[in-house]
Amino acid sequence: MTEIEDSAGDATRCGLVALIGRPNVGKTTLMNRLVGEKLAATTRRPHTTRHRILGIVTEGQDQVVLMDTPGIDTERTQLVNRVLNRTASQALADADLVCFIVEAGQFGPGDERIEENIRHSGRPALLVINKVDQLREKEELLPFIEARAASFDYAGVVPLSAKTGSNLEGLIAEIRAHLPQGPFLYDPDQLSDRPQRFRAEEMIRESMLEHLGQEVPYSVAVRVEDWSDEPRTTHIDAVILVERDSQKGIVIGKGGQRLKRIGQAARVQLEELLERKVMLRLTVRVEADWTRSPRALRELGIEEPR
Ligand SMILES: Nc1nc2c(ncn2[C@@H]2O[C@H](COP(=O)(O)OP(=O)(O)OP(=O)(O)O)[C@@H](O)[C@H]2O)c(=O)[nH]1
Ligand SMILES: [Mg+2]
Repeated sequence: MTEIEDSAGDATRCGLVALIGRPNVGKTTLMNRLVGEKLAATTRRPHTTRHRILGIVTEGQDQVVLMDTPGIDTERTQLVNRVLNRTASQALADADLVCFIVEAGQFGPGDERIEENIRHSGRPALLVINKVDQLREKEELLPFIEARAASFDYAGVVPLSAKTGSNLEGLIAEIRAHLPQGPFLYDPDQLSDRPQRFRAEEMIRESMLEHLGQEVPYSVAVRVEDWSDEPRTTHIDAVILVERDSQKGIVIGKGGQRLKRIGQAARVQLEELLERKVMLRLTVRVEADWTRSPRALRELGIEEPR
């Protein structure tokens, strides 16, 4: 048998790639870009992501299973923070390869602690320097890369912009070069492990966070309670959960104006996702202290990893 025939059976490569980094560095924007569809919410606020979300990129014989994670925040100690940090740590432990995402020109104590965790995990890691579009002086990049490479033995360093899409192909090439051999974990047509319902909740949550002021993002959650596909329209009933009456008032706004705008913006996105007409009904409900209740966190899918 020739060598090619010998290896034909295990010609595919597939790996779990954890996207790890501080809140707000652009992990989810990057995953959405790499997959080519909006799988999860991205906002200007830190702590947008609350779950481990898989984004699947299959090209030829290679399957990259990206694991988006909540931003690691070692400063705060609330239950919800601890759960989010653990979700990220678990992804790190499961990963074949880590993409450590940082912002160009910025490397603070929060990043250092994450780098330490990655070192501890023993996983190979790529340093992904995001938001290079924000750098005023492109010459700043080289000393930044040199300083980082001196402190950790990265398997590769990739500067890019998840927002403009520049050098995404450079990252994919680096990831593919580090994939272990093995069978595909997911159907090549599949883009995520999450159902449409989850993506709908994310779109509504994103719209809401974008329309709110500086209220604590943790204190809002979205749950789709009813979904029916009629011949020409999809009807979606969703509930926005808040912790206090005062927050309910803020979400609804004067004369219901804010809730209306949240719903309109979300509906436009949902129609794009589902490629059909959507009727969205939003209600706001107070569920006291859900961010401090393990049961409520679990119900919303924010589970403590085992
Ligand atoms: N200028 C610029 N902004 C970016 C880039 N990538 C992401 N952003 C913005 O950074 C903000 C945070 O992006 P997210 O993708 O939500 O960040 P995240 O790391 O997933 O944040 P958490 O889920 O909170 O941990 C958003 O406003 C994005 O539009 C980039 O390459 N350039
Ligand atoms: Mg995110």
